[in-house]
Amino acid sequence: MGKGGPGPSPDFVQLLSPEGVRVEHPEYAVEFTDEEYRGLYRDLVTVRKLDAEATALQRQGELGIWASLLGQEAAQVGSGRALRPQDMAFPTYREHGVLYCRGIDPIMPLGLFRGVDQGGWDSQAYKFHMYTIVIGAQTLHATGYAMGITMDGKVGTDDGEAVIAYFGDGATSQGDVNEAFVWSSVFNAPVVFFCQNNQYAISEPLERQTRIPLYRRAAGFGFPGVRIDGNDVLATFAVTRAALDQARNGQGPTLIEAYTYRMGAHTSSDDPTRYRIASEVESWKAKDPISRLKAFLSKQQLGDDSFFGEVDESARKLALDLRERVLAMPDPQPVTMFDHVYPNGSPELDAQRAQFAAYEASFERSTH
Ligand SMILES: Cc1ncc(C[n+]2csc(CCOP(=O)(O)OP(=O)(O)O)c2C)c(N)n1
Ligand SMILES: [Mg+2]
Repeated sequence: MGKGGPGPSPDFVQLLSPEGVRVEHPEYAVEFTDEEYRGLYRDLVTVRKLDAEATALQRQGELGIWASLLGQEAAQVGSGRALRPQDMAFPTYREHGVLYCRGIDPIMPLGLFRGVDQGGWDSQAYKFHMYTIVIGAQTLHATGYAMGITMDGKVGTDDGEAVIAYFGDGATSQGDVNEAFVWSSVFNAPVVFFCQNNQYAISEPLERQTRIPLYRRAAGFGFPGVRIDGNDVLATFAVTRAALDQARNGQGPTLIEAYTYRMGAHTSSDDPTRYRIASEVESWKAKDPISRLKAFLSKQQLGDDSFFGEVDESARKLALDLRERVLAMPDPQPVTMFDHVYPNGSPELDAQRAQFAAYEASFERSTH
């Protein structure tokens, strides 16, 4: 945790201890099949490997910047797998693990981070909205979308729709997030607010955002808040699934605070050694989301060396494939910046495109 910030409270939901022991929780009794346990492990390892590859690509100058999710894999895979196909997700810029769980090719956001496209994908096809850099803005988009679902009559049944909005601990200080809480509460919108409290907003520790545990803020807005062990993929899955199902059944919003830790830098442009001490990082390594599930699988004889080796190998191949496709991304023609501004273009934009094309063409005749 951040120096002096509100620490883990005894009332956080945990279903898998850091030592890999399965813990029961009275409110969140959930069964997983052997295949589901192994599937979650595969997701965690794959997501971490792809993230490490992106970090390496940035360090080699192949991406302009990268926002790593290192340490937050369980929070993202657990919540991402808790979504039902009809649910809509609104991410920040760090939700690569949720994106993976939604079935989106991990190459898609890399065009944005490489600076060769605007990071577009069909958000309706994947039920995963655009990455949002403006801190907290997506919580308002999610709330509006969720209110729309209600107006469309798609709430109130087990197969209703729900929305999840991702944001960080720092974002909780933004007006947008607080406005989203108010609107979703008074309109009983089917939205789950999923806060990954990774203890820092760039260099600002949690103690600069709040004097109370973040999940307790929900009470003041009139809806439930729950804190989970964000490094526990099982607790994350169970609590997020329950909150989404309540929302789709017409019971309104929930705030989930996933208590976790950003093991790496804020982005590749940041140097965390300037503002945090190494022992803090070390203490969180002992709570690693992957090693606890691996310990559990081993002890339960749900996974052996050949299984773990095969998972590593298939993740390695995916990462290599990602690397090769990033390196093969073509540089865009400057004139394409006018594409995708409007779905069907506009006369003004067409005129600007023609003017720019003529400007570019003028260099072809130039001797300079
Ligand atoms: C409205 C706005 N203000 C400031 C920034 C600059 N900024 C980018 S990331 C960040 C910190 C966000 O911290 P947090 O919400 O905890 O998310 P994390 O990156 O830790 O996941 C800030 C201030 C921004 N992108 N948007
Ligand atoms: Mg943060």
